[in-house]
Amino acid sequence: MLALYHFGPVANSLTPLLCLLEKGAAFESRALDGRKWEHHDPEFRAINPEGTVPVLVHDRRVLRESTVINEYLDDILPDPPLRPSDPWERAEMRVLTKYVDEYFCPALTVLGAHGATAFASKIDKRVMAQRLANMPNEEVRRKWATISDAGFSDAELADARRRLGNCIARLETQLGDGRPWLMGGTYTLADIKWYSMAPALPRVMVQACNAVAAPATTAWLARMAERPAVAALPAYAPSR
Ligand SMILES: N[C@@H](CCC(=O)N[C@@H](CS)C(=O)NCC(=O)O)C(=O)O
Repeated sequence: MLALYHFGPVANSLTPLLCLLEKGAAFESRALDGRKWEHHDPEFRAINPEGTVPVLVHDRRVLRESTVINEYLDDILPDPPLRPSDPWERAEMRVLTKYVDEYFCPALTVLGAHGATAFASKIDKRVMAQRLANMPNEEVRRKWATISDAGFSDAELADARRRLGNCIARLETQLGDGRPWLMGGTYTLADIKWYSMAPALPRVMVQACNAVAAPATTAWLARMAERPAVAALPAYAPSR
């Protein structure tokens, strides 16, 4: 039995959700509402002491890290394959997913978290101090400490935008020869990983990510949105 704990079809949670849907897999969707701190509930912390999502549970075995989860899913659910069979192409695909994990996601997290400053700053200071003390993941704790206080500085926001500009340039280069998908003619885990972050770009990088400034990215986003698995994603939002 497969169960996925997630925050809904956004960011790192979107990565395995979309993979499972592309595979047509049977799985239990366990959506947690981050704004209700459901990922801090003892039942979830017993599964993942880090208090982060996504988490895949396969017959009681627990797996973290969205990119690794997708490679595991592609191993246990090989049809349709979502990685190239050629070793060099497979390695190139992993270079692309690594870039999202190490560069794109941290930059987008700054802007995404900054957008939650109003929510975080309204939380009672003593309650927040307890929440922070109860966050084992240092990066997550630093993020919440920042947005429940003054928020990110203008310099930090500008630097995140600079890095997102590089992500758009990377997409334009990768798709620049007119290929439909990031690895060429075949849709892969690279498209899934980039799509977990990229839908935010036209909104947060208005001048740099539009049909004129980034035509290949815009066309790829539209192609992604047409996929039945992507169209099915909204049903997996946590119920509020
Ligand atoms: N590298 C991990 C990142 C996991 C992670 O930090 N997830 C975020 C959501 S995208 C989270 O759980 N944050 C908890 C919080 O903000 O309190 C992955 O790709 O799965």
